[in-house]
Amino acid sequence: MAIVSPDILRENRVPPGQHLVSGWPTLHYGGVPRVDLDSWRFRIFGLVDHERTLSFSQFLGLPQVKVLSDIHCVTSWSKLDNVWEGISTSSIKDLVRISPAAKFAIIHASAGFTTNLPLDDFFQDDVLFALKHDGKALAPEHGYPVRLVVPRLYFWKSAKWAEGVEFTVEDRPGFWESNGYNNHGDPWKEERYS
Ligand SMILES: Nc1nc2c(c(=O)[nH]1)N[C@H]1C(S)=C(S)[C@@H](COP(=O)(O)O)O[C@H]1N2
Ligand SMILES: [Mo]
Repeated sequence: MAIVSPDILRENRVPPGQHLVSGWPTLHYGGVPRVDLDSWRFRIFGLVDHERTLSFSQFLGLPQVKVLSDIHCVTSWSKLDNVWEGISTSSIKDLVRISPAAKFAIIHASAGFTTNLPLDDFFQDDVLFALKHDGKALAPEHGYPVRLVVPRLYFWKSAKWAEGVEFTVEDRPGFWESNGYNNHGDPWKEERYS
Protein backbone atom coordinates (compact mmCIF):
# COMPACT_ATOMS: atom_id res chain seq x y z
CA MET A 1 0.00 0.00 0.00
CA ALA A 2 1.28 3.41 -0.92
CA ILE A 3 1.67 6.15 1.67
CA VAL A 4 -0.30 9.13 0.42
CA SER A 5 1.34 12.47 1.17
CA PRO A 6 -1.34 14.59 2.89
CA ASP A 7 -1.04 17.47 0.38
CA ILE A 8 -2.45 15.09 -2.26
CA LEU A 9 -5.79 15.19 -0.43
CA ARG A 10 -6.17 18.98 -0.56
CA GLU A 11 -9.02 20.30 -2.65
CA ASN A 12 -6.66 22.72 -4.38
CA ARG A 13 -3.34 20.95 -4.83
CA VAL A 14 -1.40 23.80 -6.41
CA PRO A 15 0.20 26.14 -3.84
CA PRO A 16 0.10 29.93 -4.30
CA GLY A 17 2.40 31.23 -7.05
CA GLN A 18 2.89 27.76 -8.61
CA HIS A 19 1.80 26.40 -12.01
CA LEU A 20 1.61 22.85 -13.35
CA VAL A 21 4.06 21.49 -15.90
CA SER A 22 3.69 18.34 -17.99
CA GLY A 23 7.31 17.12 -18.13
CA TRP A 24 9.83 16.88 -15.35
CA PRO A 25 12.30 19.77 -15.37
CA THR A 26 15.86 19.16 -14.14
CA LEU A 27 17.47 21.58 -11.73
CA HIS A 28 20.70 21.47 -9.76
CA TYR A 29 23.98 23.23 -9.20
CA GLY A 30 27.06 21.68 -10.84
CA GLY A 31 27.38 18.50 -12.89
CA VAL A 32 25.59 15.14 -12.83
CA PRO A 33 27.87 12.65 -11.01
CA ARG A 34 28.68 9.26 -12.51
CA VAL A 35 27.99 6.88 -9.65
CA ASP A 36 29.64 3.48 -9.30
CA LEU A 37 27.37 1.21 -7.23
CA ASP A 38 30.29 -0.97 -6.02
CA SER A 39 31.98 1.94 -4.28
CA TRP A 40 28.75 3.77 -3.33
CA ARG A 41 28.30 4.18 0.43
CA PHE A 42 25.58 5.67 2.62
CA ARG A 43 26.79 7.05 5.92
CA ILE A 44 24.69 7.65 9.04
CA PHE A 45 26.68 9.75 11.48
CA GLY A 46 26.76 12.59 13.96
CA LEU A 47 24.73 12.22 17.17
CA VAL A 48 24.14 8.47 16.96
CA ASP A 49 25.33 5.70 19.26
CA HIS A 50 27.20 3.90 16.45
CA GLU A 51 27.86 5.39 13.05
CA ARG A 52 26.84 3.14 10.18
CA THR A 53 28.17 2.94 6.65
CA LEU A 54 26.00 0.95 4.26
CA SER A 55 26.94 -0.52 0.89
CA PHE A 56 24.38 -0.27 -1.90
CA SER A 57 23.21 -3.85 -1.34
CA GLN A 58 22.84 -3.24 2.40
CA PHE A 59 20.85 -0.09 1.63
CA LEU A 60 18.62 -2.02 -0.81
CA GLY A 61 18.01 -4.58 1.92
CA LEU A 62 16.23 -2.05 4.13
CA PRO A 63 12.42 -2.19 4.11
CA GLN A 64 10.98 -0.35 1.11
CA VAL A 65 7.95 1.91 0.93
CA LYS A 66 5.93 3.50 -1.84
CA VAL A 67 4.87 7.15 -1.55
CA LEU A 68 2.48 9.18 -3.69
CA SER A 69 3.33 12.89 -3.68
CA ASP A 70 3.34 16.21 -5.50
CA ILE A 71 6.47 18.21 -6.38
CA HIS A 72 6.70 21.98 -5.87
CA CYS A 73 9.86 23.70 -7.09
CA VAL A 74 10.54 27.19 -5.75
CA THR A 75 11.13 28.40 -9.33
CA SER A 76 7.28 28.00 -9.64
CA TRP A 77 6.69 24.69 -11.40
CA SER A 78 4.70 21.90 -9.79
CA LYS A 79 4.31 18.30 -10.92
CA LEU A 80 1.48 16.26 -9.41
CA ASP A 81 1.06 12.52 -8.78
CA ASN A 82 4.57 11.18 -8.45
CA VAL A 83 5.09 7.60 -7.28
CA TRP A 84 8.31 7.12 -5.35
CA GLU A 85 9.78 3.85 -4.07
CA GLY A 86 12.66 3.57 -1.67
CA ILE A 87 13.72 3.57 1.93
CA SER A 88 11.63 5.42 4.49
CA THR A 89 13.58 7.75 6.75
CA SER A 90 12.06 5.82 9.67
CA SER A 91 14.19 2.81 8.63
CA ILE A 92 17.23 4.97 9.38
CA LYS A 93 15.82 5.49 12.87
CA ASP A 94 15.72 1.71 13.34
CA LEU A 95 19.39 1.29 12.37
CA VAL A 96 20.94 3.64 14.90
CA ARG A 97 20.04 5.20 18.22
CA ILE A 98 19.79 8.92 17.69
CA SER A 99 20.78 10.98 20.71
CA PRO A 100 17.84 12.81 22.33
CA ALA A 101 19.98 15.96 21.98
CA ALA A 102 19.79 15.82 18.17
CA LYS A 103 17.40 18.32 16.60
CA PHE A 104 18.38 18.45 12.92
CA ALA A 105 19.16 16.14 10.02
CA ILE A 106 21.80 17.34 7.58
CA ILE A 107 21.55 15.42 4.33
CA HIS A 108 24.85 14.99 2.53
CA ALA A 109 25.01 14.49 -1.22
CA SER A 110 27.54 14.31 -4.02
CA ALA A 111 30.15 17.09 -4.37
CA GLY A 112 29.62 18.39 -0.83
CA PHE A 113 25.97 19.42 -1.37
CA THR A 114 23.94 19.51 1.85
CA THR A 115 20.44 20.44 2.91
CA ASN A 116 19.07 20.78 6.44
CA LEU A 117 15.81 19.67 8.03
CA PRO A 118 14.37 19.71 11.55
CA LEU A 119 13.97 16.09 12.69
CA ASP A 120 10.17 16.45 12.70
CA ASP A 121 10.23 17.22 8.98
CA PHE A 122 12.83 14.54 8.20
CA PHE A 123 10.83 11.80 9.94
CA GLN A 124 7.39 12.53 8.45
CA ASP A 125 6.05 9.25 7.10
CA ASP A 126 6.03 10.46 3.47
CA VAL A 127 9.78 11.27 3.48
CA LEU A 128 12.01 8.69 1.83
CA PHE A 129 15.32 8.04 0.15
CA ALA A 130 13.90 7.23 -3.27
CA LEU A 131 15.37 4.70 -5.67
CA LYS A 132 12.53 4.78 -8.21
CA HIS A 133 10.13 7.31 -9.72
CA ASP A 134 6.96 6.08 -11.45
CA GLY A 135 8.26 2.50 -11.40
CA LYS A 136 11.66 3.17 -12.97
CA ALA A 137 15.12 3.68 -11.48
CA LEU A 138 15.91 7.37 -11.14
CA ALA A 139 17.59 8.88 -14.20
CA PRO A 140 21.13 10.17 -13.52
CA GLU A 141 20.00 13.80 -13.74
CA HIS A 142 17.19 13.17 -11.23
CA GLY A 143 19.48 11.69 -8.59
CA TYR A 144 20.48 8.11 -9.48
CA PRO A 145 20.93 5.96 -7.50
CA VAL A 146 19.30 7.56 -4.42
CA ARG A 147 17.69 10.91 -3.69
CA LEU A 148 15.84 12.25 -0.71
CA VAL A 149 12.17 13.19 -1.31
CA VAL A 150 10.51 15.58 1.15
CA PRO A 151 7.01 15.99 -0.31
CA ARG A 152 5.73 18.73 2.00
CA LEU A 153 8.57 21.19 1.35
CA TYR A 154 9.89 22.90 -1.78
CA PHE A 155 11.88 20.49 -3.90
CA TRP A 156 15.31 21.95 -3.13
CA LYS A 157 15.21 19.98 0.15
CA SER A 158 15.00 16.77 -1.91
CA ALA A 159 18.74 16.20 -2.27
CA LYS A 160 19.76 14.24 -5.34
CA TRP A 161 22.71 11.76 -5.24
CA ALA A 162 22.32 11.39 -1.48
CA GLU A 163 25.28 9.89 0.34
CA GLY A 164 24.32 10.11 3.97
CA VAL A 165 22.65 11.81 6.87
CA GLU A 166 24.18 13.51 9.89
CA PHE A 167 22.26 14.24 13.10
CA THR A 168 23.15 17.50 14.88
CA VAL A 169 22.18 19.73 17.80
CA GLU A 170 22.65 22.92 15.82
CA ASP A 171 20.96 23.80 12.57
CA ARG A 172 23.33 24.15 9.61
CA PRO A 173 21.92 25.84 6.49
CA GLY A 174 22.78 23.84 3.38
CA PHE A 175 23.73 24.83 -0.14
CA TRP A 176 20.54 26.51 -1.32
CA GLU A 177 19.65 27.71 2.18
CA SER A 178 22.98 29.60 2.21
CA ASN A 179 22.36 31.00 -1.26
CA GLY A 180 19.12 32.92 -0.78
CA TYR A 181 16.52 30.21 -0.29
CA ASN A 182 14.42 30.03 2.87
CA ASN A 183 15.73 27.85 5.68
CA HIS A 184 12.46 25.86 5.89
CA GLY A 185 10.58 25.99 2.57
CA ASP A 186 6.87 25.35 3.13
CA PRO A 187 5.20 25.93 -0.29
CA TRP A 188 1.78 26.58 1.28
CA LYS A 189 3.25 29.51 3.23
CA GLU A 190 5.42 30.57 0.28
CA GLU A 191 8.60 30.25 2.32
CA ARG A 192 10.65 30.79 -0.83
CA TYR A 193 13.57 33.07 -0.08
CA SER A 194 15.40 34.27 2.97
N1 LIG B 1 22.65 17.22 -4.95
C1 LIG B 1 21.77 18.17 -5.30
N2 LIG B 1 20.47 17.93 -5.08
C2 LIG B 1 19.55 18.87 -5.41
C3 LIG B 1 19.94 20.11 -5.98
C4 LIG B 1 21.33 20.33 -6.19
O1 LIG B 1 21.77 21.40 -6.65
N3 LIG B 1 22.22 19.33 -5.84
N4 LIG B 1 19.00 21.03 -6.32
C5 LIG B 1 17.68 20.94 -5.70
C6 LIG B 1 16.70 21.74 -6.41
S1 LIG B 1 16.87 23.43 -6.29
C7 LIG B 1 15.62 21.18 -7.04
S2 LIG B 1 14.36 22.15 -7.64
C8 LIG B 1 15.51 19.72 -7.22
C9 LIG B 1 15.27 19.40 -8.68
O2 LIG B 1 15.16 18.00 -8.86
P1 LIG B 1 14.92 17.43 -10.31
O3 LIG B 1 16.08 17.89 -11.17
O4 LIG B 1 14.85 15.96 -10.18
O5 LIG B 1 13.63 18.04 -10.81
O6 LIG B 1 16.69 19.04 -6.78
C10 LIG B 1 17.18 19.49 -5.57
N5 LIG B 1 18.24 18.60 -5.18
MO1 LIG C 1 14.93 24.38 -7.00
